[in-house]
Amino acid sequence: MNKKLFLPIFLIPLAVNAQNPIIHNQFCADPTARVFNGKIYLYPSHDINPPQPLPQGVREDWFCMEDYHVFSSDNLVDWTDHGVILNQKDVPWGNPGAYSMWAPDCVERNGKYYFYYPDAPKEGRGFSIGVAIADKPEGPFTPVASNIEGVNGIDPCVLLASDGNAYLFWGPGLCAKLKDNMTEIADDTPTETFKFGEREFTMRGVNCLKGLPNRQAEGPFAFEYNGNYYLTYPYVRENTEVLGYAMSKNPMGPYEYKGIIMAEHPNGCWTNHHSIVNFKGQWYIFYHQNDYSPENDKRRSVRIEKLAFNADGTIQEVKPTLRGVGIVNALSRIEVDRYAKGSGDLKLNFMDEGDKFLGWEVNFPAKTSWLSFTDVDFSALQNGYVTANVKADKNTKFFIREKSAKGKVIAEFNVVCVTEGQFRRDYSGQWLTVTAPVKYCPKGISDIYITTQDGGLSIDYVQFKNHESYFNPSTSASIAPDSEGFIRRWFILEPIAKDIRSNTDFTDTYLKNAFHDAEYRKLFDVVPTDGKKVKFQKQSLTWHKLDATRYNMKLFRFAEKYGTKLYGVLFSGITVIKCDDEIRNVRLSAGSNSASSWYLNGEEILLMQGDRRMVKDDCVSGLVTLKKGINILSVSVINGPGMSDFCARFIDENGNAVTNYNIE
Ligand code: FUB
Repeated sequence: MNKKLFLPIFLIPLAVNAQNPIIHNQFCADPTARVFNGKIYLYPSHDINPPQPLPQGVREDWFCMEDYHVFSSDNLVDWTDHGVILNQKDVPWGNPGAYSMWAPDCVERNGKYYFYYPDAPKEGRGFSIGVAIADKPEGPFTPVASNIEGVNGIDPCVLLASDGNAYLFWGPGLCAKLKDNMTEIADDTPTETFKFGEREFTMRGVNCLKGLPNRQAEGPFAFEYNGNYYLTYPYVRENTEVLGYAMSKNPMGPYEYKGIIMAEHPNGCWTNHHSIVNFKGQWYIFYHQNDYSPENDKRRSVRIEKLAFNADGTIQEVKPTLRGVGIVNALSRIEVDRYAKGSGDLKLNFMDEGDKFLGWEVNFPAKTSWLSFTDVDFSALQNGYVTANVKADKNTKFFIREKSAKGKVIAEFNVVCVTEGQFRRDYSGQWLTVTAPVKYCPKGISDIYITTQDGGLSIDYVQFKNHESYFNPSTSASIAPDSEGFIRRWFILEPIAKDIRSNTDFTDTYLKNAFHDAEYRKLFDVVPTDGKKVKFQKQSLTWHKLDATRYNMKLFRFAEKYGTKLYGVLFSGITVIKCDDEIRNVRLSAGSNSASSWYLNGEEILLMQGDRRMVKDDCVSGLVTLKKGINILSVSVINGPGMSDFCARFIDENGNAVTNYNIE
């Protein structure tokens, strides 16, 4: 009976990306990657820790797999988990408690998606292979009632050959043509006796590994490229698996052994299992290692590397990396513990031994320690800073540089974990989030290097961020005040440097001298244009026409962007108010940090003295009239050590915001 599966479909975008391993919320192994509709789909098997108490026949130290998830990505960096597509309980012919859902595959034929998977049958021993069918790569999949008749083994792979046929390969290393229905092997499939290593089997199928190294072979993955058929497969060369391959001019062989694609895992992980796929013109190998489970190599994780062919069609050996593939957006977390290259003394530790899926930190023991991280995309970073999660033994510095360990400094971090003085604090050995301004922003995609000044530093991740945009260049013809009546469009002049010792300097006399100075007032004689340059006391300054993104104009941020000085500055602003009719009996209601002076049509209407914080409606002017036509409102704000800003609106006699005018 064919049963349509209505399994819950979860769309779970995975937060941390790209680097090896690629899936960070669960174990998964035996990755088959396929390209469907321009996207890459990943069909791995799903290792789990066995339920407790252990079900009958399940071993703590063996593979334990009850279901399959499918994942997709359009950039190999961000992966979406589409949830469970098949559970052992839903396999009509399978043993629902066997936890034996080993390596699968999925191919598309005539608009249908055929998912091939091994499972332990209800009756008898060993493995059989089943098929589930869907209309979409992510399912829902409907399992076919019976397993594929005559096929005993594991790790199915289907080759859609250019001769028009589909061929089923399975482990240890057998092959048979599939019928057009994709669920049965051809009637003329022979029955043969096979010797794989020391083991002998009598089974249906053609032995594709005849004469090839085949000790404990499994996981065949076959594909076609440039007129050659490739049979790639894991086998044991010495003590653990390598990935080897053979080539042929025919899908079912005979195949000629060509060599190793990937050597034994250096950490001793016994299995490897892979697939090879071309995505957007680049070849990739998907494989597994037990990154998140160093103590148990039956809980594995999927990795990706680039793969290349030689001119004669042979495959270049691939070295596993931590970095993996994909371009990482500078605005996402850059997990630098997944570095591309580094000094030999770097140490990797889990962030939390109790929850290894939280990933790693990288420790720089010495001042000569360094690492590189390739392919960071800076194009979305405009006006930024960078944050890092770090732990240090002592106060230290570290640097993010471009392209080499001596390259241009992108950012310099000062990690202060011990503060001295009356309020001494000691954060050494604790995780701290530190930030640094971006001194230099690389163009487009570049490699970063991290170097340290003293060593004794661990980094979890670094992440670039854009400063919030507080204002944008004015582009529209005219705007109204905002719904609360605040005036958001201003010409702001680059700040005039002032020698201010502290804001207690702001006596009435000091302010009058600063604000009413005749030469200074000349700056307001003419309404500027955007970009207009003026001279004031030997300083060359530019007017900028801006629309604030909030009710207040952030002068400090303006100075960060355009000024040479952030503190000890005099800011000047002009806005042009156009009224269709005269508006009488209104008051200017303003706030500023710090002291300010406000002129309407050439007359001072408000002086806000002293050291002030900006609050809405901090002070109001006397009653004024906005005349029909153009009115010029100007402001001067002076500040010593503070974060300068101001806000202004007109209110009527009842205190309501006046909004019936335009700002040019
Ligand atoms: O995942 C279980 C088995 O381990 C696979 O079927 C083999 O290829 C090996 O990776």
